[in-house]
Amino acid sequence: MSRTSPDLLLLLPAYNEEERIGPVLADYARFFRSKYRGKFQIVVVLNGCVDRTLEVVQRVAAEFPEIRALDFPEPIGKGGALIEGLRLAPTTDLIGYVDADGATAPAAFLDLVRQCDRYDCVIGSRWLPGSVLHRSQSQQRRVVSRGFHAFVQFLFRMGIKDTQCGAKVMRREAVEKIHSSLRIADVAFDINLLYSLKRNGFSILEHPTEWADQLGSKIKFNRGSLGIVLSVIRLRLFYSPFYRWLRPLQPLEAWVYRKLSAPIPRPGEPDDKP
Ligand SMILES: Nc1nc2c(ncn2[C@@H]2O[C@H](COP(=O)(O)OP(=O)(O)O)[C@@H](O)[C@H]2O)c(=O)[nH]1
Ligand SMILES: [Mg+2]
Repeated sequence: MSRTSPDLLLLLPAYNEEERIGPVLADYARFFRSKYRGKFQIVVVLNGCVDRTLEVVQRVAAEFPEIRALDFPEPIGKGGALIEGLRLAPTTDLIGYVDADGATAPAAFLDLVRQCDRYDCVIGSRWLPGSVLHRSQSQQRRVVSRGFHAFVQFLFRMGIKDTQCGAKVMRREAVEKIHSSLRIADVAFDINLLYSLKRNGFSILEHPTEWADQLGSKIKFNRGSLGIVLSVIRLRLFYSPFYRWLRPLQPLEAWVYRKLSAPIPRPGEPDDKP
């Protein structure tokens, strides 16, 4: 890459990651120091951690000043953490995110970054020919994941094979334009993001990636998972002509999310302007 590589800011959403995040942060910092010619920063976005993730991040940050943490005590969810992190878009040229467990190696993330000279958003895909899965998800996860994909494709027709891969990178301008339409706080956040980008005419490249699924997932299949399905349906309804009739049900919706112990979407509508 040339000396003039764009500034890059990488977000890592983290929930109780004391066991996994330390080596991942150090690997990313070392790799990008030696391989990337532009300014590189990492921001870990924590929320509601009940372990020592923050301490671990601070310890690694003492050695690598390009790393810092944002900590939100409220249960804002992975999506909520990313919405907060993406507010930093105006401070950089490219902004992206990866999972804190190292499922995407630094070289695989850089591979996505390199495609950003031609696209507004580049997303890693585990389901395109050419992708390399060192350890794939469990059989149960893959079945659920394909069912979820079919459901999302049926509702949104985006033609994206892997909306849920945790590695994505975008140009600052695209994030600035759509940030106010990001509302979904759970892992359906990615659909909110991709659909908003598409609606606003931004180009998205789905690029085969290298992925090593890690043990110790923080995303459990329980009552809270119903919140993810609810978020997808909710997002679809917002963009439908029926939405104005459903608006009075909003207070009920917050109650349902609370009952499911799922992170509540941000108030407002996806197309709200700032
Ligand atoms: N900030 C924040 N991060 C979360 C939350 N839930 C999951 N994450 C992070 O989201 C990423 C993906 O989670 P992971 O457990 O690897 O999920 P999986 O491998 O897809 O099952 C990891 O970096 C998690 O720490 C949350 O509620 N808040
Ligand atoms: Mg994982």
